[in-house]
Parts: sequence; structure tokens; C-alpha cells
Amino acid sequence: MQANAPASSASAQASFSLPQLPYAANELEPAIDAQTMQLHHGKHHQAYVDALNKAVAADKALAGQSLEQLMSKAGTLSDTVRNNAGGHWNHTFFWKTMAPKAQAGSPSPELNKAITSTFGSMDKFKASFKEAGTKRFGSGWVWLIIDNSGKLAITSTPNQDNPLMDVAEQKGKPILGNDVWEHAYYLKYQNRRADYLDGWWQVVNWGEVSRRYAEATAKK
Ligand code: MN3
Repeated sequence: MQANAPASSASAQASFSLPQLPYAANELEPAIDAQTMQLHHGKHHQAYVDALNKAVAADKALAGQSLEQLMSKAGTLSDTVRNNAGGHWNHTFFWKTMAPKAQAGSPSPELNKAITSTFGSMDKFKASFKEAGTKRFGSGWVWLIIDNSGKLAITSTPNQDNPLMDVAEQKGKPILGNDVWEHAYYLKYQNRRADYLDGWWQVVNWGEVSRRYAEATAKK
């Protein structure tokens, strides 16, 4: 990308941008309402991108670093860079984790088998994921990851941290994640985070989650 860009565009190369939503804002209804999607993507995610670009532009040591590079050394970053780099990575991942209900699909046989053998059943997995999401105090995320031993695990992170970060309590590669910040659900669900977590399964893009599972577990 930008391999032939002139040297004078170095600062432009370092900048991050808001990805397009892969569906219209109203296409996740009724699980997630259009206004929530518009604000969440166009205002909240945009604000993380803008703040990250501003912070990176002000610190030469961060120039040209990818989001993944920033995640891997989050513990060395300022709170501003850590929170906004995490916010940008998490939301970019989150939009692709969802799809309109009609296109949401189902888990691949391999992923279904791994979920069943790890958690007992798909329902038990969903119950544990919901529990982790409801227990996250304040703002944060709940994740399904491939941990460093290659096993599926549910974990949760505060604020805009994620399991790719060196500071994460439980590290791994996320294949599924849900945003439990109030901004993700308050307009429709108000204080009922548990109802949001239940409704959200209708729009999980199992095709994409299964693709990530296959990628994360592929023999190197
Ligand atoms: Mn959010």
C-alpha cells in the first residue's frame, strides 16, 4: 500500500482512517437500531481515529506503526494512544463481526465442534459469554479468543483494551467480540445490558467468525 508514495507523504501514511460499515446502519435492526449504529460508527469510532491520528502525529516514535504493532506494546504507550488505538482496532473488528440477520450464517463445522468441546454446547458458550459481558464493570469488551495454547477461551477487557495487547490479563487472538460500552446499546436497551447481549447473537456474522477461527488455527 502506498509503496510509491513520495517521501513528503510520510505523515499521511501514518494516518488511520474510519472504515466503511459493511452494511447500512439500519440493517442490524431490530438487534441494534440504526441511530445507535450511526452514532457508534460515525461519532464514537471516528473520534478514536481522530484522536489516534493526532497523538501519533505528535510523537515521532510512533510514526508508521501499524495498529498491531501498537497493540503489542500497549503497556509502553500513553493512555491516549493506548485507548484510541484500541478503540480503532476494536471497532474495526466489531463491524465485521456483525452482519444483517439474513446473512449471519452459522458456525463452520470445525468451529462448532471446538465450541462444543470447550464449553459443552453452543448454548453454554453463549451463556458464559453473556455472563462475562454482564460482569464487566463499567465499559469494556467481551471476547472469544484463541489463547496462546491454541484453545478457545472467553475473556473480557476494560475500556478499549483487547487480548492482543501486552497488558491483557488473558492474551490471544480474538475471533469474536462484543462492545459492552453503554454507547453500544443504551438508546434501545437503556440499562438492560443483558438483553443487548442476548439480542446481539441475531447479528453475529458466523461466516466471518469461522473464517477467523480457521485462520487463527491454521498450521503455520
Ligand atoms: Mn464502542
